[in-house]
Amino acid sequence: MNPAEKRSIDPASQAMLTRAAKEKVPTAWDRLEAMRPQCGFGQLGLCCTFCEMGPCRVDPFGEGAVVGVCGADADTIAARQILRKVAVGGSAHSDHGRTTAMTLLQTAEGHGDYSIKDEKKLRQVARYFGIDPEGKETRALAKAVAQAALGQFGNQEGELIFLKRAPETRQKLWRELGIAPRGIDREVVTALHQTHMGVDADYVSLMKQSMRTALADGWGGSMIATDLQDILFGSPEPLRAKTNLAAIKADKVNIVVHGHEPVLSEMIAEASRDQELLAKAKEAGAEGIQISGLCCTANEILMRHGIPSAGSFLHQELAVMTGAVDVMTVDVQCWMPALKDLTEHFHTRLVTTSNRAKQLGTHHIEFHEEHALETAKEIINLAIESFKNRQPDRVEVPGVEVDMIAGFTAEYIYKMLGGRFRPSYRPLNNGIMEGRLRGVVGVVGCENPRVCQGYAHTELIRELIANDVLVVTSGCSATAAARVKLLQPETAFQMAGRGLQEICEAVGIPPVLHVGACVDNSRILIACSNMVLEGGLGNDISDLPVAGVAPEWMSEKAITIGWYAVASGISVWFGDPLPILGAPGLTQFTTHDVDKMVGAHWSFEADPIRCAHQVIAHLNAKREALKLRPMMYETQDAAAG
Ligand code: SF4
Ligand code: MSK
Repeated sequence: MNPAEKRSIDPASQAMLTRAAKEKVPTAWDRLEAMRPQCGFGQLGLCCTFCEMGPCRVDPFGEGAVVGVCGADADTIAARQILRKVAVGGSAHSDHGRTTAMTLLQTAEGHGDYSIKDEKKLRQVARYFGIDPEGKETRALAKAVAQAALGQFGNQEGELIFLKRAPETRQKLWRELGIAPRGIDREVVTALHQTHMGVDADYVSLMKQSMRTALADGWGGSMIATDLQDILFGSPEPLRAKTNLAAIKADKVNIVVHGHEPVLSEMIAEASRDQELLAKAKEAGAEGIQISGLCCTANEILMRHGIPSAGSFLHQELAVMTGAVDVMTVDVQCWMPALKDLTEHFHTRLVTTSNRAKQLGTHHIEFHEEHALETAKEIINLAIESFKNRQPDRVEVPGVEVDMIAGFTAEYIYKMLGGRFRPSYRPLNNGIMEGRLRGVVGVVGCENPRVCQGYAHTELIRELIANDVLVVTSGCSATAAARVKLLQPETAFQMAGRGLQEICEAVGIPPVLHVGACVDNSRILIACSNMVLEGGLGNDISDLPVAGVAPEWMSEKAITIGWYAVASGISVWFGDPLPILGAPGLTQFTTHDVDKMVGAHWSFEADPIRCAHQVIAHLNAKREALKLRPMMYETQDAAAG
């Protein structure tokens, strides 16, 4: 097998990996090889650097030190690490939410270049915040909503307002367990305090704070980001778009936007239509200005404007390897510092744009919401200048773009299933109750060079849909699914089980629904709540035949998402295990005992087909507990012989 084929299932990635090897340019995969063997203590969660009596490491075989200098044992050390990771991941999403709230506030006050694109959603979100929208003028209402959203970060007592969007049984459980988050920032600070040397040494207590902090992200920071972005930039509705490295056009000025926060990329997309800039690009010899995205910034602009996605997390270096990227902008999260050296092999200008995410020696154009359009134009001008330095003989854009459908929201599902006049989740619940659909599974999360890129995501999804499981997907998983055509309606006829096929045919949807970026996993929480509220599938999210899977995860945000899913009653499967396996008590709690508390737990399974069948068994068990009918076609097929 060609070494590139072991690294990625994507032919475009393989072509660029082969090129990188030929030109002796290292990529994440090479750096991973150079890093092996990776530290076993770290992988098992047994290394602590939290004070200067350490670093300490605990021997997993019980032959060396079994506690750190302070006496912290394996469970305490590993649990503290997990809580810190949850706090970091939640902070990333929530700071994104805060940026969106600040942008909404400025817009409401009449500053900057943004406008309110979805007034209906503004009125709906106002109601969630307990603000009566009746008779209020748009800007005044937007200001009240932005202030209420910002208030959620500094809230000291009580609980986050959006928790009310969960089923009542779940809200009650959170209160009883003492894990209903108070304020977003408060939970993060408490988490960090709790993990300081000499504070909490009880892994159950540390995990309870992990759930509380994670819930502050899922039902707080991430949900605020999603809702307020919909208000500012428009709620997505399904649209056709394209993906893969071929989104980078050899004959155009290429700007690749990478990261997570769409505030700048929205403006770059708008500025790219500016006639003056287009004329300048033509003058420089280009056919036009092409914007494409990477990672979650890509998902944000893809689902709202149909702007193509050049790829997911591991495509960032491979995009530069095309030699056709004139500017790559990065905002926050998931961009690799390796891009700096890599872009120096080409004419590509790497531009950092956030005051929270810089790199020494990298061109920095700081983005501020109040001068958004000006900054966007400055970046496009830089790209046009950079295009002039492009070396045509170094340009090699591989592959073809793949068609996809993206932009399914929790609100759109009402319309899609129930029609414009009777919007409802009833057909979805009925599909599950009748045994056409086995359940719904969220397949989400990153890519990781430890796994052949896209292999686990796509094998898992294929197995699930073949077994009548409707899949919702976000982040890099969604892009991986799109690359192998899983986000096309025709896929239902080729790969889905008969029951799922019928639903897809009746509604006209693919069997795999792209719901957006990582923060949009909050849409999955809302969809689960809506399923409970619709009735017939139990009283709580933990009763539903649903699950979450992150088969190729790598980021701390994924751990936070996993914990808010579990705390909300959704069991999760991760490919690589959490770094806890050296801590027996914590492992037992995470994979089993937590289920008695919140009705959901963690599992780890790297093999995607085995993982799919574990998930299917879990859905079947939930169906049985609800006393639902057996799966329709399985019964018919069995009867037929
Ligand atoms: Fe070692 Fe305890 Fe300090 Fe951690 S907190 S480094 S286990 S002494
Ligand atoms: S971008 S967090 S690699 S999904 Fe959201 Fe992808 Fe994971 Fe980043």
